[in-house]
Formats: sequence, C-alpha cells, structure tokens
Amino acid sequence: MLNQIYPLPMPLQILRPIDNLITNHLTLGISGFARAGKTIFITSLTQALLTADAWSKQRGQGPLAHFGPFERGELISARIRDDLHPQRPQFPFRAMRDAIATGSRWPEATTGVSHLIIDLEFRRDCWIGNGRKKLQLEIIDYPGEWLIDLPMLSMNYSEWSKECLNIAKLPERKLWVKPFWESLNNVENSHTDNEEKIIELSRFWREYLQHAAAAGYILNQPGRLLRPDHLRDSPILRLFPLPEEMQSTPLGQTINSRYQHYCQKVIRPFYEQTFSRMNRQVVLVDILRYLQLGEKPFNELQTGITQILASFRYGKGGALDWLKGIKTTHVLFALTKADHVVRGDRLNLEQLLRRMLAFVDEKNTLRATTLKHDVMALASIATTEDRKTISPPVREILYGLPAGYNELVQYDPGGIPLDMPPDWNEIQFQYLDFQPTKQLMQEPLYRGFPAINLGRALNFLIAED
Ligand SMILES: Nc1nc2c(ncn2[C@@H]2O[C@H](COP(=O)(O)OP(=O)(O)OP(=O)(O)O)[C@@H](O)[C@H]2O)c(=O)[nH]1
Ligand SMILES: [Mg+2]
Repeated sequence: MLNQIYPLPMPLQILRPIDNLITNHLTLGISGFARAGKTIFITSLTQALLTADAWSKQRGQGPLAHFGPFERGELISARIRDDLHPQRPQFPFRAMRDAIATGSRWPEATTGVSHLIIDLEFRRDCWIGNGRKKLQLEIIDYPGEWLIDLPMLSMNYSEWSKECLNIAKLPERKLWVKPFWESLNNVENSHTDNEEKIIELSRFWREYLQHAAAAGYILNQPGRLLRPDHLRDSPILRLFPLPEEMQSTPLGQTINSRYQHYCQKVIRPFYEQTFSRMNRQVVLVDILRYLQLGEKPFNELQTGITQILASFRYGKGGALDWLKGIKTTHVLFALTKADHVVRGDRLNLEQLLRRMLAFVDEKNTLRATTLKHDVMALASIATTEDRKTISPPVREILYGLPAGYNELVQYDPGGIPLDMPPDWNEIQFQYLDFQPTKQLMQEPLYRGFPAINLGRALNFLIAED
C-alpha cells in the first residue's frame, strides 16, 4: 500500500484539492455497446488503483498519470470490498486481470450488470493537521444495449412494431430476419395465442438481433433479448414486433400486453433502480471498429449514440422527464482502443468523436442541461509502443503483437479520417487487432497495465466538480 507522502509537482498544484471535490460515495456507471471495451476499462482502472504505490516515485508516469490526487501524493490506498453487498453479482476483476496479465489473452465477453466496490483513502491537509478522507467508489458495468430501449417508453406497441419492422427490411438486415418472416407467414391461426408459436417467433426475432449485433449494427430492440441478464428465458422476453394487420388478433393482443409489461417491468425499473443512482457515467465508443466496418454500421452507430444521448438529457421535455432523483452529474464519452492509432492521431480521434456528438446533438441539448461532459481518446490497456521509422520520410508507427502473429511487428495503420461524416472513398485507415503481450507489459500484477489517458479519465470522473 502507499505509505509515503511526496511533495506536489508544481504544475499540478493548480488542480483542486481532493477534499473539496469528492463526496464519500460515488457510483460510476460504465457502459458501451458489445465489445466496446467496458471489461478491459474496469479491469485496468481497478488494477491501476491497487498498484498505484509502485509508481509513487515516478509521478507523471504509469497508468494513473494525470489523476490529480495520485500526482499530488494524496492517494494512500485502494482496496476491493468483497464483503459489501455479497448478494449482488460482482465484476470478475481477478479473473479478468489474470487472463490478461498471466495468460496474455483478452478475457471473454461479460453479460448483464455487475458491480465492484473499491475503498479509496486519501491524505488531506487541514488547519488542524493531517487527516484522511475515504471515498467508496462503486463501479457498475452495464450493457449499452439496454439504453437503446429508452425510446420504447414513449411509443405504443403499434408504433414500435412499425419502426422495428422498417429497420428489419433494410437490405443489410433482410437476410437475417427471413426465418422470422417465414415463421410469421406460417402462423396458421392468429386467432389463437399459442405460447409454442410465441416462443418460436421470439427465438427467430432474437436470432435476427444477434446476427445484426454480431455484424456491428446497433439499432436492435428489445435490447434485453441480446443481454437478458437474470431475465434469461423469462416469458417477458418473448417479445417481437407484428405487422399492423396482425395486431388486433389474440396473438397481437398477447404480445401487445407483453410489450407494456416489458416497458413497465424491465426498462423503467432499470432506470429507476440502477441508472438514476449513478453519479458519474462513462460511455465507451469503439469508433475505430466502425470505421473498419463501413458506412452502414457507422451510420447506425451514429443513430445509436443519438438514442443513448437521450438517457443523459435531464432538461424538461426529455425522454427521462418521469425519472426522479437522477444523480448523474458527469458523463465521459471515451473513445477506446487508442493504442491502435499512432500518437499524432489520438487527438484527431477525440476530434472525430466530438464532431460526431455535435452532429447527432445538433441542438446542443446535452450542453444546455446541467451535465458536465467531456470526450477523451484512451486505451485502457496499451498493447502497442509508439515508434518512428528510421529512414526518411520519418513517420510514426506502432509496434505490437497483432492477433494471429507469432512475433511483434512494426505497423503503420494509416491516418484516421478527419471529416464527419467520413469520406468513405478516402479512408486509408486499417487497424490490426493488437493483443496483450508480456514483452510490452512491465509486471502488470505489481505495476498495473500500460494505458493511455486512463488517469486523465479518472481525474474528470472523480476529482473534478
Ligand atoms: N488494444 C486494445 N484492445 C482493447 C482495449 N479494450 C478493449 N479491447 C479489445 O476489445 C475487446 C472487447 O473488450 P471488452 O472490454 O471485453 O468489451 P466489453 O464492452 O466488456 O464487451 P461485452 O462484455 O461483450 O459487452 C477485447 O477483447 C479486446 O480485443 C484496449 O484498451 N486496447
Ligand atoms: Mg464486458
């Protein structure tokens, strides 16, 4: 544990003292669509806090660089609280850390909501002498797919069905939804509300959503069919849209009432019981993957972010008008996997997300609310090293281990596009999926994982008011 106190490095004295800035308990929500990097972010952040003392003589360096309290020597200790709320699903921190640190592999996808509580202790100076201050940080990992459901609360079943079926008819999705249509055409008698048929139709609808999600498409409702968590196999998830002519049949009426149920018993409670408790939120966005996937998934990502923004607008007339006691004050949109672009391009990456947010939030309503928000490009675990070519023209390149390679290579991913929307004919950027490797990690069990901007993100989230 940290036990030594170091003088403040001069430039950081301008950061406000921790004592003024934090309360005793902060809930930090981490969200993002599938594979956005939530698990890696929580794992690396937790490991950075637990191993901070290894960097106590190297302030300005290490995974917590730019986290004000660490830089000023105020962070004394961090410890995971396994004893609190043992009935809740705990984020599997140790298994994830060990998979990366000792197995040099990325961990499996996670499902549903999980929590991790960390006690942080800070030194504080006050006029009566030196003291200590504790902050209990509760981190909640939850799927971005659930935020995509928010508009369902302001639609009736008929409007929702129409919208979903229109999306399903898009050429890029048509093939995946075919079995659902075929099954629907075989409904022999829609005057019966046979549960067997409902199970079959909801399975086809879920499989269609799974195909779309695997290809990177975002607009997949109901989101719980993709991330059911504790509702797996519950009848409430036997839900799918129906064409207008079938909505007044007994089958239509049954599904209609299940839709109401889903909105009231699944979507609303998530916002009331979990979402509204979060003081700070991080939305992780993997723009690089979408640049690679191409124009249509990229456009859906943009629409998906527009929908997600509705969850962070708390002004009058917003989609969450009905929700009382929302605690979120800070929202960070973080572009993940910044270790896949060369150093000079990381600011451009931030600019790209900023432009995307400006594009989808054209009325600037996010800024107009009381929320504080920021945009950052980060790598929770930097798997590459920044290098330069030796012979002219000298340019920046990456050095790391791409998936499927046996040895580390130097690689130029090309520049990322600066325009929003991007000019798809001009895109040169090609990213390789870099893996964690022992050669580029220095004792991660003791020194944390190498990261880009992780400490800066933490500073915004817990050390700024
Ligand atoms: N190089 C690099 N790759 C990353 C980083 N973060 C995530 N990845 C890659 O993205 C994949 C998904 O990351 P996760 O953290 O598991 O994503 P998730 O959002 O938790 O995904 P789900 O559990 O499916 O919702 C990983 O397996 C890595 O391949 C990072 O900081 N650097
Ligand atoms: Mg995960």
